[in-house]
Amino acid sequence: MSSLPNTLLLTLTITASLNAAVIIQPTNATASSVFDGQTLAVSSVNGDGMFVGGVADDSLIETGDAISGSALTTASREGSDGGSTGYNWHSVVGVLIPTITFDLGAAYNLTGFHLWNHNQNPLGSNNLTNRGIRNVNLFGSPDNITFSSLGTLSNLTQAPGTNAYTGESYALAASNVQFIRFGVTANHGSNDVTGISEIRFEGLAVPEPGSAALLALGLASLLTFSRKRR
Ligand SMILES: [Ca+2]
Repeated sequence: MSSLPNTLLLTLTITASLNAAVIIQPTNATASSVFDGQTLAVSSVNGDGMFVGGVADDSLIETGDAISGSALTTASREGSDGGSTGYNWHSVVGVLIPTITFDLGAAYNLTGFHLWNHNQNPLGSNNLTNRGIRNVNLFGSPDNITFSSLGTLSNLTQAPGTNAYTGESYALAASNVQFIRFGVTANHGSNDVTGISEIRFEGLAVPEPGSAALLALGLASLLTFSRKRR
């Protein structure tokens, strides 16, 4: 009598863990326009420029991290007070509506993303956070070839230009996508360039065919066991 509830509990626990949304750190990014080698698209996904307590730490907020807790409250300081670079991606001068495509590294069912908008604000310069993205057309793809529209987001928050910027979360529903494309349609007013500091996605891994089959087999076995007990 007792084995069935235990088996059921185990199955439910496994199912719950498979369904826990996680942070997804893209494995790569490419853009239609890149200013130079210190503003590459990958600077928006590799952790460069992420600071915790004033200390650089690019190992934070990686794929698999829980969404709750400290992961999303990490301070991000982008740009520089003294000349260091490479913290953000931005376009070449004059290209104000570039496109950037993120490779999630595997298929996911997305629920949202977390964006640290362009937070560059060097000492001695005008505030450059107006380079941040404001309106975007969103697209998703399983193969980086065929993209489907995921809708439009408007009025994304402009970064504050401070060293303790924790970014903002946005909802984004997409099924079985590995590639997400942001087609920027407006920045926050810069006539210079457009870019972002860092981004992470949030969602559920799409089960591999093998593990999905195993889960189905397990459920079928449980069902058979349940029927035999009657
Ligand atoms: Ca960055």
